[in-house]
Amino acid sequence: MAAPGWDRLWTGVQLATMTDRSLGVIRNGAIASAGGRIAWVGREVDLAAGQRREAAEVIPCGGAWMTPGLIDCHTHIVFGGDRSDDFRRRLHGESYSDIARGGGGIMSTVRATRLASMEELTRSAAARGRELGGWGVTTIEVKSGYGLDLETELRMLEVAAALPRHIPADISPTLLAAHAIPPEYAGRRSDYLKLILEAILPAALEQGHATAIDAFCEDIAFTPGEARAVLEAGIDAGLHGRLHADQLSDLGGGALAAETGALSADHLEYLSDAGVRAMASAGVCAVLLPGAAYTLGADRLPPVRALRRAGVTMAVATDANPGSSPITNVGMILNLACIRFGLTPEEALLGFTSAAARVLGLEDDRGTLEPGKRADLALWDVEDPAQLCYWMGASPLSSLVRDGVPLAVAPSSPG
Ligand code: DI6
Ligand code: FE
Repeated sequence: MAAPGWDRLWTGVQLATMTDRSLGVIRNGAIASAGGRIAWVGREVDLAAGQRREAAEVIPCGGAWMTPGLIDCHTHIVFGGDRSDDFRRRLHGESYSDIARGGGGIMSTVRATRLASMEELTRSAAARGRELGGWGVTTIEVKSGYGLDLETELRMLEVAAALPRHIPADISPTLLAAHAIPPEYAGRRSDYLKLILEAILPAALEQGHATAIDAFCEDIAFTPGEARAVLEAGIDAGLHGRLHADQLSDLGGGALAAETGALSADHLEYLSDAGVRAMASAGVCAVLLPGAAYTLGADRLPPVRALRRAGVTMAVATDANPGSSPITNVGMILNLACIRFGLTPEEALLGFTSAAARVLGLEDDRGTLEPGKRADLALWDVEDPAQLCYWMGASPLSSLVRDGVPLAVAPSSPG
């Protein structure tokens, strides 16, 4: 057999390939990389002796489990300040919406983010990205939305796009200028919408970092009509569409995502049956964010059974943000997805791999262990993949591979 020219070959590994909407388990497997891509995946016994010899480096894994590097497809990890004051107020009885209407909530983070330097924003976001990396995350979607003015929205996207210089992860930046109406536009919401459409979006396109556009469709944020205008403009300009939909009330967000051709509708606690049907027929992914439902003590849960029955692809993400999901612990999110939302462990893990890749429009590039995909690999010290969802303790990540290159130490190794 001709020299395969493999850079690395991992042997003695239990593979969860995440193909065909299943864990796609290959026991006693092997996986090879070449030029940062997966070159071969299969059972070790099917590996020809010549192929093994030609690999530049062979890494025996002693029976460890391997998944694709995890993909966190919905985060807000770039922000200034913190929101422990909101946290305290909520525990003294105020609601998330009341705090937001009173100028706290998202707006307090906007004030802190506007004041923060590029370096401060980078340092704190990189620390959060490293925490995610400690859970095997190699791709992170990062939203703007705490600037709400031209300069700070662009600065957030700039910080997000530059994070790979500081952490071993790929970043998909998303423009979320339609996150809240900034205080200086109080009573002039149409002027802020105009600013987004005529200044912030064009400038973000010119800057070239954002790959998606998002809007928060909610009565404390943007109406369905406003969210539609923002999504349509972004999608027309070539960005992927995302929508914070039906989180706190049913405003028809799921159907709006379907009508605009968005890739995903996220949150969905109040998604209606009609919304499920619309998402299913348009092929819109659901992004489930159990950290936010948990933190806010949501009184409704997303209609997981209906989504499953309708065949809607379900991703799961941390929603890591200072207000409604101050969580970078992926194990906790996986556990909540199972225990609170009723996902199976298989669904939860697909939600952080192949489904998440679809949400980011990256399904041809990553999210499964298949030849041609990026060799972003996570090795886990577990007996069964379900342990990633089941045991709430330290991260069982044992090593992380990016672009076919093993990292010396896991980004935030628990030791
Ligand atoms: N929904 C969320 O969960 C985050 N943004 C949004 O639109 C919360 C943002 C925050 O409270 O800071
Ligand atoms: Fe969010």
